[in-house]
Amino acid sequence: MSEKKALIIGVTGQDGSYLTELLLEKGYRVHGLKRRSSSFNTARVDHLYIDPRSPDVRFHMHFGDLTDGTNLCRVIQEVCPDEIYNLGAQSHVQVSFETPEYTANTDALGTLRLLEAMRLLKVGDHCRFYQASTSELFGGIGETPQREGTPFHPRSPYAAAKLYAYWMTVNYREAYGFHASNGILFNHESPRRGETFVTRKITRAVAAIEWGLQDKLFLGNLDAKRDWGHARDYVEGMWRIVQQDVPDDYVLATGTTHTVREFVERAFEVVGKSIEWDGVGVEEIGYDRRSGRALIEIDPRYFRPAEVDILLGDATKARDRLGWQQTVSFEDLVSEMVESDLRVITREEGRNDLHG
Ligand code: NDP
Ligand code: GDR
Repeated sequence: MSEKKALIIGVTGQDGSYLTELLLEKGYRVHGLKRRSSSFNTARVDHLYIDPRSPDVRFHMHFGDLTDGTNLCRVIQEVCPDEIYNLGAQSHVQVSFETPEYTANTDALGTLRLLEAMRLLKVGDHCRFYQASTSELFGGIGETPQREGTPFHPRSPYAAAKLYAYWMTVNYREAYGFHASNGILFNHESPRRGETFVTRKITRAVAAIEWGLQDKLFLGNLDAKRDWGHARDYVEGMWRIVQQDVPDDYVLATGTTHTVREFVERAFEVVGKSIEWDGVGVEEIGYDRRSGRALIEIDPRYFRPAEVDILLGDATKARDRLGWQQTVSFEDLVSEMVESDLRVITREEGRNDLHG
């Protein structure tokens, strides 16, 4: 069989880097779309890059942007992929309240631009499409655990933009017969998680506090509950979704949920600190039980205009039809992230700007 070609939009992100590794291992030729940036933005995939002049090269990058439709057309035409994974997005929920129009342009219209490019170039009959949909679509309102049939109630500009992208993916499947599928993925993390998402912010802070580079960790809502898995498991699920004969939509989740507070406690436990809480609301403080030192404080800047209180997924359909299952426990995920950040943040190289 001839070598398969995949095009990954958002290749420089957390999931893009793990998916690139997985597809290269499977023998694919991988093309990724990267944005022009004034500073380096390829750190997560640099280890996969080899000189493009080498005969062994199977990983290629193209400049592009989801807000630029002609660019997307040109790249798809040049690459002629068998599979397109749309992982590109302004993916930060809180930032989407400050940049709703840009978020809609990238996350909603960007998906439409890709689907429309596939239609115009007439590649929809042979090229499969994966859309990175999200548990944020559910909004944490109503039925728990959330599954494929649970009604959507987006609670942020990000979620509303992703809702449009979800339905356009379904629409191109129904209207034009595209092999287009949504993965409705619950939160997934790793040592490569962006530093301003709460898990990585916490694990970086634990490491920086441990190395004496930071005094305190400032957080928002400690009581939000999330279903946190490991990103490596979730990119395996994406690939399995695309390999199905019939396109469909699938929830990927661990089926367990934890509060942000529990994540904090577990992360400090990895470095031998036991956290005790005192106070209420914005006055609440987290202490190290042994030293009595205040390590966590609440900063209302991190509260969201509308919060998603609880996410807990039911991935029965993915388990039954894809044979997919997450393999990393919550405890192991937190340990891996803290241990990685202890290595990354050294006394010499520590940064003080760790809030996000
Ligand atoms: P990241 O934020 O780590 O990566 C997002 C990627 O999209 C980056 O490569 C980023 O480029 C790129 N990107 C941003 N804006 C544009 C644009 N205008 N044009 C082209 N590319 C752009 O996200 P994750 O890897 O964590 O998530 C991957 C996808 O899955 C996202 O769509 C996210 O919304 C979705 N998702 C994520 C979940 C999670 O828990 N991680 C759960 C459910 C869904 P750059 O590196 O230059 O910023
Ligand atoms: P989320 O991830 O919004 O679930 O979206 P994030 O880690 O940003 O927030 C999780 C929860 O933690 C609370 N929180 C804080 N969040 C941040 N970022 N910073 C803080 O200081 C802080 N304090 C408390 C939040 O209020 C929230 O309840 C992620 C993204 O990857 C999306 O792209 C993806 O679609 C969803 O997961 C599933």
